[in-house]
Amino acid sequence: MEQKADIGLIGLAVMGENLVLNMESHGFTVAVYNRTVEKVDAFTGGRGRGKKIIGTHSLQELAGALKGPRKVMLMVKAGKAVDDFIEQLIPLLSPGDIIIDGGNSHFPDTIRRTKYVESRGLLYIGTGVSGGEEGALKGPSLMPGGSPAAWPHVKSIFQSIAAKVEDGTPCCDWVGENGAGHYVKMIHNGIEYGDMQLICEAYQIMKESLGMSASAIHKVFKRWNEGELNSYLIEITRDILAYKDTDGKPLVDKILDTAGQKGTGKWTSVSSLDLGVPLTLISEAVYARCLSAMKDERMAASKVLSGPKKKIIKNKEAFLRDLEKALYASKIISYTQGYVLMRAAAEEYKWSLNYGGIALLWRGGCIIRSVFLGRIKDAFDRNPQLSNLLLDPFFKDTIEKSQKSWRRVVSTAALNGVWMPSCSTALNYFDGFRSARLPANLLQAQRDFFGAHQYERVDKPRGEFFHTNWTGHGGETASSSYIV
Ligand code: NBP
Repeated sequence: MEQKADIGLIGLAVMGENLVLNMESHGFTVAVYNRTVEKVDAFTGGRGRGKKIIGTHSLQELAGALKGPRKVMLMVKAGKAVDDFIEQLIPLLSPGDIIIDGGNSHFPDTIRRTKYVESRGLLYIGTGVSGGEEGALKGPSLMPGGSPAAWPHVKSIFQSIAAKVEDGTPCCDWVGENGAGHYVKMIHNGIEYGDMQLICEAYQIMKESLGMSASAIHKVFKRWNEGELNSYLIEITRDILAYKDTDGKPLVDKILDTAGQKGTGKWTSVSSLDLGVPLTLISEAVYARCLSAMKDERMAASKVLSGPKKKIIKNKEAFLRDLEKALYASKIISYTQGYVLMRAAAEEYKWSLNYGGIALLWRGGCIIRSVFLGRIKDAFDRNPQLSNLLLDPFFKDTIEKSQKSWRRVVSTAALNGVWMPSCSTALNYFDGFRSARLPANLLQAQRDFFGAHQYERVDKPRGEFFHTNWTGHGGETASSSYIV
């Protein structure tokens, strides 16, 4: 009898091909298919040659090549391609078979698709996959969610191919129902935006206010990578800064300063606005990319608008120590905000998320992998109900120890006209969050003044609302529908 495959994979682009090779190297037989069918033969005759990989040339052939319950994983462009494949697969599969979407799908799509696929008697998984090309081949971080009944059938494949942390724990576990896996992947990507922006701000102030060259900054990142900031993104930044172009000069200095984006950072910010959770650092990082893309406008403005005279800071080593602490404190704020958002989403979408477990999923394989995530896991081990990371003793203590340095860095940047949006918004969040009283009393008065929106009083119980006739001719009627 012809050998049947353990899993089928559709989409032989960079991620799909590498995931197939990863699965095969862990002992699984994989059947593959691609819309442009020639790519199937190119793959099975090329990188996949001599391996337990079955090339198929139609979806019927793919469905026929799989062991039951059949598992078909899509690694195609997010959006319509996923819906199209689901439509084509449904009539070819049987009850209990599983469709898996491993692309960067937007979580509301995954919520919708889970419901739809389940209504057709099948099971659905939407899984985040992080780690890029290398991760896909050697061990990605996987964040699966969807139909809980599907998990036992894919668990051994997913956990075998995932990255492992030092003690062998796989960076893959069940996240939750319907869109939970893709939501957590979206938060991962948002955090990635924040981490990258913070690193760029540190680089910028080293250049602008310390007058450092790329190779001098490389040495700083090298040192930082040996301490608490140790992470994949600091490591690649260190290597990027050392990389020389063909003329021997740093390549980084020749790259145009306009950043691209594919939308997952924006989705994270939009979700924070929808749920009313401050996600200021990641949102600043998204806007930072937008501002960077306004290259022509910035070039023109730079000729008209002036800032403070450039000053080189004298005590370089002391400032670098401050900067390291400021970066770490800001990173704490970024993850704090991301975790508060996940908690709000879990409540809204009825997911039961394991927050420490999520830190562990990101501990290896993915772009934001770092020593720091171990600290987050420890915090949730200490208190699984932790509502805000800043209230954990380790993070509270670290922020306290970093605070003076952080304030010196943000004020130095402001005084020297150096752009540090994420680092400064992080400090503002900290100062806002630790304030028992914010000026929203005045804001409520303004809203009541012009729109009769009412206010609560400090000397009355919560939930009792008052309206004042501020001008004497505004009337006593409160608004119930006008929303500002
Ligand atoms: P791409 O996102 O470039 O997608 C290429 C695949 O999608 C090919 O198999 C292509 O078929 C297929 N495809 C396209 Br494009 N349009 C299609 C359509 N209308 N109908 C059917 N198939 C279609 O590949 P990738 O970079 O490997 O990423 C795959 C997924 O993984 C994406 O969702 C991506 O966001 C996600 N992801 C990527 C990375 C990364 O580092 N690249 C990391 C993590 C997640 P064809 O060969 O016939 O054109």
